[in-house]
Amino acid sequence: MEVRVDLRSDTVTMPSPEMRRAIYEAEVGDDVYGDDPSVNELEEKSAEMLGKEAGLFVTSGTQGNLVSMLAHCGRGDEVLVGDRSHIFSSEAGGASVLGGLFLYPIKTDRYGFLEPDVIRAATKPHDYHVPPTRLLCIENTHNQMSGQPLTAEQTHAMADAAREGGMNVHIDGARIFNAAVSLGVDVKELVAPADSATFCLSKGLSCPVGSVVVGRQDFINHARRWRKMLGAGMRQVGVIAAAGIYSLDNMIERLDEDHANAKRLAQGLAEIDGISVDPDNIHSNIVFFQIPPGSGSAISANLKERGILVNAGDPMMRMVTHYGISSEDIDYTLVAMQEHFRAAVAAA
Ligand code: TLP
Repeated sequence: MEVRVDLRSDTVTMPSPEMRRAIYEAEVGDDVYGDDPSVNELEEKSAEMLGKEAGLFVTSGTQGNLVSMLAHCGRGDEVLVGDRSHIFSSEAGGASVLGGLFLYPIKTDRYGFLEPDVIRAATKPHDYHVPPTRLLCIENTHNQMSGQPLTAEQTHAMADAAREGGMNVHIDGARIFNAAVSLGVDVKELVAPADSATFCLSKGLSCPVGSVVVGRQDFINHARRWRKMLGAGMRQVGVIAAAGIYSLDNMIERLDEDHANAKRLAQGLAEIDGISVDPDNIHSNIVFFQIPPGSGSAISANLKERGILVNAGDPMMRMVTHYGISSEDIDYTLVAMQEHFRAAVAAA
C-alpha cells in the first residue's frame, strides 16, 4: 500500500515547491574558500537569530554536536550529558571515539531537565585521578521526553550550576525552534545561557539536509577546523543552504500546526483502552505513548497495511508530527489505532 501518513520522524519532511525554487535559484561558490554567498548568508542569519557571534553550516545534527564537543574540549576531558539525551544514546559515541572525550551521563527528569544539584554532584574535583569536567550538554526540546521544551529559566539554572564548576554549556537544539514556538519566546532567550547551540534544518523546518552551529567567533573557527577534519568541508553547498534560509524565513511560525496536531493525536490516543499517554504533557511535535509490552511490531505492521508508517517502539511507541502531516492524517491514524486495539481486545 502506498504511504499515506509517515509519523516515524520529522526528518522525513520533503522540501516544498517554494523551497525547491530557492534551491534552484541559489547563488553558489566554493565554501571552503568562504566564497559561497548562500552559505555565508545562512550562517550570518542563524547567528543573528540565535543572538550569537557566528554560525557554521554542518551536515547533520550529529555532526553539529560532535564538532561543538570537540571544539569545547580536549582529549581526556569529560562532558556531562543527560542519560536520555540524543548525544549519549544515539550519536554512536562519536565524541569518545574521535575526540577521546569521556561522556558522563546524569539523570534526566521527565521534563528533560537536569537538576542543578545533580550537575554539581557530577562535577569532578581538581584531582589528577579524574577527567576535568569541561562541558555540559542540554537538549531542547527533549526528544525522549516527548519533545518537552525547556524554558529560559530552566536553562539558566542548569547553565549556572555548570559554570560554578568551570564548565562551558552546549545546547543540542535540534528542535529549538519548536521550543521557542511552543513557549512563545524569542529563541535567543533559550540559547542565551549557553556558549554554543546546534539546531537542525532537516527536521521540523523541512530542509533536505543540514544543521547550523552557533557560538562565539573563536569557537566557530575551531569547530570549522574539526568539520574540515571530519571531511565535511563542502564546496558549492549553497544549493542546500538556500533551503535553510528559506526555512528560517518561512517554516518556523507554522510549527504551531505540528504542535496542535501532536496534541490532537495524544488526546485521541488517550481515549484508546490499552494506551497510556498524558495529552497535557505534549507541548511540541513528539508523542511518546505506552502500549502493551510485546505489541509494538503488530501495531506497526497493521498500520503499515493502511499506509501509516511508525517505528515499532515497545513498550513506548513514538509518533512525530511535521509539515507533511495534516489534521486529517491524525484522524485517519486514530481510526486505525482504535480499530487495531478493538480487534486486539476482541481476539484476547
Ligand atoms: N533524531 C532523529 C533520530 O536520530 C532518532 C529523530 O528521528 O528524532 N539531537 C536530537 C535531539 C535529535 O532528535 C536528533 C535526530 C539529532 C540530534 C541528530 O540529528 P541528525 O539526525 O541530523 O544527525
